[in-house]
Amino acid sequence: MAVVYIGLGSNLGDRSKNLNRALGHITSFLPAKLLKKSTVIETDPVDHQDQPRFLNQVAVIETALPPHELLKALQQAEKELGRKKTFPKGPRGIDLDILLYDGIILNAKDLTIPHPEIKNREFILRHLVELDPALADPVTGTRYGDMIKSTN
Ligand code: PH2
Ligand code: MG
Ligand code: MG
Repeated sequence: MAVVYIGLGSNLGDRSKNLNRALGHITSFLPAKLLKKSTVIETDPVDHQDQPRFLNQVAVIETALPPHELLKALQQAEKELGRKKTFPKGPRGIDLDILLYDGIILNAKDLTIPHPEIKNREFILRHLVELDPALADPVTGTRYGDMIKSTN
């Protein structure tokens, strides 16, 4: 079984309901168990800034699905939860990203683990530390808590 950190984001529709429905979908329809979820925070959009504010959350799940199968299952969940394609980094009803998968490092065409935006997004760092203060980046060994201090 792998322990996986999933980043959830929503900035269209009923954002809070979208996050809860996504967690419900993961626990009901995926071979996965929800171990823990972070608080929900409202965040300013990053990258493409001309879009509504997001609600973001991080969930920790346990699953036997290998990384690419989990990616497919999460993409399917986004579809079933009604996500429409806009443009890369644009508004979305629900976004489900694999942030960390055990301690693995993976650089595939369609999947990079750890998620490349972790270190650039303070709200993800804060959620990871909330869930596990000792959690460290598998690539550098740096604790996420120490990366927050260095972005301020
Ligand atoms: N996701 C993006 C682009 N920008 N900004 C915030 N605040 N939260 C997000 O989840 C987010 C974003 C693309 O996935
Ligand atoms: Mg994303
Ligand atoms: Mg995504």
